[in-house]
Amino acid sequence: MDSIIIENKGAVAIIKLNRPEKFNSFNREMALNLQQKLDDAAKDIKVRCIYITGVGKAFSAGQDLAELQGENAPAMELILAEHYNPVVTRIRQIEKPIVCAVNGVAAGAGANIALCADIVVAAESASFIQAFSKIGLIPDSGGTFTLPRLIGFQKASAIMMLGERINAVDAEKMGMIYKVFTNEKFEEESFAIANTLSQMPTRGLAFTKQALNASLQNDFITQLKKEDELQSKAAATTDYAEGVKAFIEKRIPIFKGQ
Ligand code: LHQ
Repeated sequence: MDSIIIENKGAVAIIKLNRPEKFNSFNREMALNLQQKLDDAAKDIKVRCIYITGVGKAFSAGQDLAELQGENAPAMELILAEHYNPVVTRIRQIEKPIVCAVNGVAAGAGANIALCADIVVAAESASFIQAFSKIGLIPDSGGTFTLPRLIGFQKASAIMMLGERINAVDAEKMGMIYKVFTNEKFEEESFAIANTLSQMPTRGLAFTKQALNASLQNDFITQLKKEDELQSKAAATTDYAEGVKAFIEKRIPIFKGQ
């Protein structure tokens, strides 16, 4: 059984975390496998959106804590550098939109991997736990960068220190995630977002992602320059020409991701 399943549906690569009996917690193999599958989807020119979800009840319970106990436990100092940092770096840098569809509990690194996607949605039964404090660790996988920017410093600080379970409805209310869907409609509605993105101007979306990434560090004037640079690139795409032409001709545009 592959710990990470990947399949293409239309122009969407569906990536599924697949260790359901372990709540999709990450061991070394699974973390490296996810990096490989993200690379495969990034390289595949037929793929114009990546959709990440979990198999079974959980999205991911973060690090497989049992793995840390055994004789073959990965060295603590390599876990972030080799397992989680390369995953979240890829999610922010891949030049395609990434939707994270949180189907169940997302804890520890599992929560922070989800929260760094471009669009994060959840089923109403899902929840988010910054579980690290409960075992004496600090939030990782970019959590200390991402969460205060999503929900503000105070709420992030409290949630990270207390390690409380935040349900999907509250997560939506506080801006941690984009939307919550009923359990019945979750798969359909969350995939519809990915499908829509996969038909949109892919390069324009990639430039948007680059601009948003840059905005996290830039001052206003530097960011205006960044927008200028990226807007010129967007305006040079075939999809931009098609978008304007279709508008003038009063028809639906057909974007090719170029
Ligand atoms: C698990 C896990 C799990 C193994 C559930 N491991 N089996 C970075 C730096 C270096 C080192 C450490 O890690 C990190 C990054 C991190 O992610 S640290 C944070 C690690 N994660 C956690 O501390 C979360 C631990 N899990 C939980 O708190 C609960 O299991 C949650 C809240 C996720 C779910 O609770 P319940 O719905 O009550 O389910 P459960 O506790 O009964 O778990 C179901 C099964 O999944 C169970 O197995 P079993 O064989 O007894 O049915 C658990 O042992 C297993 N599982 N999380 N992280």
